[in-house]
Amino acid sequence: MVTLIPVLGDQLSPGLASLSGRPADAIVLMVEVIDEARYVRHHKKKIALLFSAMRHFADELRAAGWTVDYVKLDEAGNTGSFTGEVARAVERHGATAIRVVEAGEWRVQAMIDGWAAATGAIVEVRPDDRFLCSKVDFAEWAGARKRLIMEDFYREMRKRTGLLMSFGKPVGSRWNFDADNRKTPPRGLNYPAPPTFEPDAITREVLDLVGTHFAGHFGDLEPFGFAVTRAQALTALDYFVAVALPTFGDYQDAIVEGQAFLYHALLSPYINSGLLTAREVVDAAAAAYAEGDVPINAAEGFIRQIIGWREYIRGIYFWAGPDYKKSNALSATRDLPAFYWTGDTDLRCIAQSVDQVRREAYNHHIQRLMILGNFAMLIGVEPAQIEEWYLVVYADAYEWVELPNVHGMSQFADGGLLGSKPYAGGGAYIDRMSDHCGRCRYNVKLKTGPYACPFNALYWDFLARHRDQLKDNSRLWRMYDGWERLGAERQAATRASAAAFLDSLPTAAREWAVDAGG
Ligand code: FAD
Ligand code: DLZ
Repeated sequence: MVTLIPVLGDQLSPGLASLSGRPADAIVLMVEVIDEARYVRHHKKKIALLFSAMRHFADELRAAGWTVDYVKLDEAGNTGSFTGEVARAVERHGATAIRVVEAGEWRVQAMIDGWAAATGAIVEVRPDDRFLCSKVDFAEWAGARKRLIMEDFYREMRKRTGLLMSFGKPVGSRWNFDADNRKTPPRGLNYPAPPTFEPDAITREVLDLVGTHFAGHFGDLEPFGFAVTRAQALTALDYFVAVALPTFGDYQDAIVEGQAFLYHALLSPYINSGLLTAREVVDAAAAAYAEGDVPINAAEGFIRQIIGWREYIRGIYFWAGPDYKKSNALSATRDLPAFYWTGDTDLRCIAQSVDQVRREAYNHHIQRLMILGNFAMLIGVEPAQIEEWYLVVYADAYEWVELPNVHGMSQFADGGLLGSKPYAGGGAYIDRMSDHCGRCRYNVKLKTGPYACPFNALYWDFLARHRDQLKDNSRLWRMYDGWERLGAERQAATRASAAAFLDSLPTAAREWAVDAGG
């Protein structure tokens, strides 16, 4: 009896549940399919990263004794879809059973759920145990609560994993050291250059393929320096722990021009595709703390991002169900401005963030949340349009992690399931956290008029527009109090300034996002 084991592009882990307890006649199936590369038009670097990592992983499985059937994108007969390729492989190998790990997103899980009918084989779907909190455990945690507060979930996860715990208590006597983090970086700080990896023959072949087939997609393909093997990803992890982690917390929220990465980990594309596991990443940070190599604020801050935020976000995605994305709590309907694709705007913070993501397929958290996401929410972009943009541009974007972060945390489109208030900020916040404003053609100190930073009037306009919905939120009382104190005349000037800016906005060249067959 032949068992087919499909391994998806974000399942590149040797310890994957479907690869344990090897059946006698097992064939691993890996497929490059056009549907996955084009359901949104992913950044070229992301496609190259995944195809190269998939090809390297297939070779590693073969070296470990597995029979691997690998279908390349341009192979004759490739149907272009997961289901088409699984059906062809069942036929080719005479397989009677399929064993697969559950998909990371609803869209692909629906395909897997149709495989038994499509192929006639018996399908076994195994839970993805690379996450530290199972869907069942998350549902149990969430079901017992009125509000799903990340900090509560995180503390539970600390207890459950034993990370940074001593005799049932958090080490350092505090759960959260954020108060010691988020400093303003001094000028001229020497930031570590993250490791990059020279493309080998496999990656070069993939770069040629992506350059040919996806030329119309957003983003620069080269220079390409992502890790594409587990060994390289482990090198990136070692480097992060040794060099950047000690200062990780200190400047976590800062934005510095010309410094895309600061002390961030740059590990999300590797964890999300499976080259690294969440557990080994947090164990490495905890070990560095135990050795006295990193301070507690750094170790705790980083571990919270992974066992707190990352697990919580994944929990919410599956707990909230496939219809989560349909809500639009702020009734936002505006088209995405074209400069999210081109970077062609005088708003320096946005132009710089877009330029960076075009080159690197990366922005750090605060750029994603407080510049790009904040602006889209303030101007009222339709959630589905901005969500699609995030899914396209980042190398680490998969719907399970992109959607709650964008729909919930950044756009408040879920009405507060995930965040207790909208993450809205004016120019003063961006000025405090970044060095953009001093170089911008807009003046961050001005509140209204054509020279004023648009974030200022847009911020108040956003609060005024959604007053009925948000005014009773206790975390916004101070803001609404400030709005009232402006008085009728300044309120009118502020709203007129916002309206003039909104009228001037160019809308998106949709062909970047929607597959036009390019
Ligand atoms: P670091 O800042 O060094 O953090 C360390 C690790 O913590 C990350 O590698 C990541 O695995 C984890 N992490 C931290 N915050 C989050 C979070 N909110 N959700 C999930 N994991 C987290 N992350 C993605 O992996 N994919 C996405 O598509 C994605 N979209 C986002 C969209 C928005 C609007 C926002 C606000 C955040 C998004 N994030 C996403 C979370 C976060 O911005 C990225 O994980 C982080 O920037 C990745 O870079 P890094 O590895 O240098 O992270
Ligand atoms: C993102 C992506 C891309 C671009 N291409 C492929 C592919 O050709 N084959 C594959 O197995 N996976 C790919 N992926 C990742 C899948 O989209 C991912 O596995 C699903 O989103 C399920 O989470």
